[in-house]
Amino acid sequence: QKTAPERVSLIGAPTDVGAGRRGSSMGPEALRVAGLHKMLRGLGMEVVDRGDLIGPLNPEEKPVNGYRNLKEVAAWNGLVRDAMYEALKDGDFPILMGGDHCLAVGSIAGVAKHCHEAGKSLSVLWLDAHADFNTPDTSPSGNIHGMPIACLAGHGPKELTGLGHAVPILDPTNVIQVGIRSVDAAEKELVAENGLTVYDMRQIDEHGMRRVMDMALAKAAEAGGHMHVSFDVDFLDPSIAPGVPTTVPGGPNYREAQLCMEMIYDSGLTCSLDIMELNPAFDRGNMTAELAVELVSSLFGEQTLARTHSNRKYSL
Ligand code: EXY
Ligand code: MN
Ligand code: MN
Ligand code: MN
Repeated sequence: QKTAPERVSLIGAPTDVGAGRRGSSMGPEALRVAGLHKMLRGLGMEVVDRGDLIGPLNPEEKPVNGYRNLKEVAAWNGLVRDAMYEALKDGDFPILMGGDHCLAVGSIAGVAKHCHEAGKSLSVLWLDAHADFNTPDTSPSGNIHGMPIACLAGHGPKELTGLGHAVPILDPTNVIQVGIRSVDAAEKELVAENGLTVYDMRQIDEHGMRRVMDMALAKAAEAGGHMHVSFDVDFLDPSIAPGVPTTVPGGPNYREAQLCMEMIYDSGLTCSLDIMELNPAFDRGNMTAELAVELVSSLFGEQTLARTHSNRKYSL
């Protein structure tokens, strides 16, 4: 059963303004070099590379009022929002090639605007080592790539919380996180208070990826007709994915990550995707970009053996 979209749009956002260590600005080109476009075409999709957005340079400021580079982060997010929205309006499946994860605010703001106009509800599947729910009061760093879900949920500077069609941009109870293993002490309380669904590594250890993804996708199906996947490459264990600025040991291995992606495909729910935090300055060769492309191929239906029947179990 084919659930892949007909046409995919690639959008590059080459910036690291939300991070504390530089280099994710090289992420989009690393994904191109790793053959993202060719992989998608090989699976039978039409692919349009819309090129890279052009935004402000990284001023490498110290945090001001708890935020590093806020002005530049807001400018990039506005560009990303408009690009994601335009691609969806053209009927495409947009893939945002980051860029650091602060850009998920704009990405999801664009998707949410599209869903609002189309009368569809939205769920977000957040694959990450981190909860990304800090505010200036809880952030140890002032780096906005640790804050995007909080901003989407309405907790953050108006420059970011106000980027969408409404405040909050996203209902945090429609966010499902998988792979989490690094949450700051005060951030934990915010995550609990805001009602996110979080599958941390302990749950993957205890139940296995299969059961966790069954639960995560059932929740996503219940929450929305449009599922957005935000794939932070630091979700993966650093032994297979060193090319990120904030590695955390104890992540999903190759097989767990591949099953996760295959099950996302089987669900048939995904309508938009971010590939974030890839940082070639920390990579060995281009191995992390190549792995990301391989895993994304599973998300779009690549499989070892053709299946004779659909494995989709999640419906609205
Ligand atoms: N929680 C830490 C902070 O807020 O500084 C680390 C955040 C890293 C965020 C990466 C993108 O997922
Ligand atoms: Mn992240
Ligand atoms: Mn992360
Ligand atoms: Mn849609």
